[in-house]
Amino acid sequence: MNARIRKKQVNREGYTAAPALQSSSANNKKTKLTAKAVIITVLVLMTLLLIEFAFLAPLMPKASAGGPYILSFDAFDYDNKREVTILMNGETVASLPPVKSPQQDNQQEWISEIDLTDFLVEGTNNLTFKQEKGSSFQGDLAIWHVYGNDDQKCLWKPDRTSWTYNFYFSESGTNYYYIEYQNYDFMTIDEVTITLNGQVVDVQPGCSQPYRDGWIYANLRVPFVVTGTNNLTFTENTDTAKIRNLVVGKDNQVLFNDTTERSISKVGNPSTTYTFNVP
Ligand SMILES: [Ca+2]
Ligand SMILES: [Ca+2]
Repeated sequence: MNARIRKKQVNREGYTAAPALQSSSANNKKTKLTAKAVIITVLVLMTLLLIEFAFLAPLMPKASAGGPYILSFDAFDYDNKREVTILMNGETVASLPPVKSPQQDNQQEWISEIDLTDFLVEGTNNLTFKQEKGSSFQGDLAIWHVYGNDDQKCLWKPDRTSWTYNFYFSESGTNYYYIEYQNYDFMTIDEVTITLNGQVVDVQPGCSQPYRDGWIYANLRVPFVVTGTNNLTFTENTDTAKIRNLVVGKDNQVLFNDTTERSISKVGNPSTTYTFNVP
């Protein structure tokens, strides 16, 4: 920037000097005016730069290894103006839909423009959907290469007003743990609580699934993994369910695998625990 201003000044002086007919006082006056103009220009440019750093820089996406990190999900019945607030680690990232949308009554739409890059922190993060009015649900939620949860989560006022997803994030793009399993008869809302080392990873299903039939494949990226012994527990809250073909992996490499079919029943045998070791 300075180089450009200096060059302009030289050009202007070069041009005025060429006729060589002006008096020295006229030349001095012109030089003073030029210097004044340069000082004013520099001050204006510096002010503009300061404004840009103060207000515009925080809005620009952070340069990250794998970013930007965009949240996408299926939004169902997002029809009231700003009926759902989305918070990332406690900070509001979106309020949807921005306008009253009667055309979305009982309709599903794919939302994929929410940039979470500036809100993610290294380690455990939480993403909350808060129902401000009416009802809605979201499903097939994903943050590309960071988190995925295909379970539907129903929300309504006044009984079930928010849902929080806990997940792990690392800017290095490594150390992601996941679980995969097949479930049977996960039908009643909040029927099975999944915990890892005592902390809740998910509660499934997040909406009643009365017509669900057969074995359903599920896959979750999980936080809360520690070096050494880990306990992954499925607890039945309603009636009965089954789990089989459970896999724990890290960065797409299998660490643990148990194909056995396990049954859980609220009465008698409410939970089953998978113990695995992380070196
Ligand atoms: Ca709604
Ligand atoms: Ca059941």
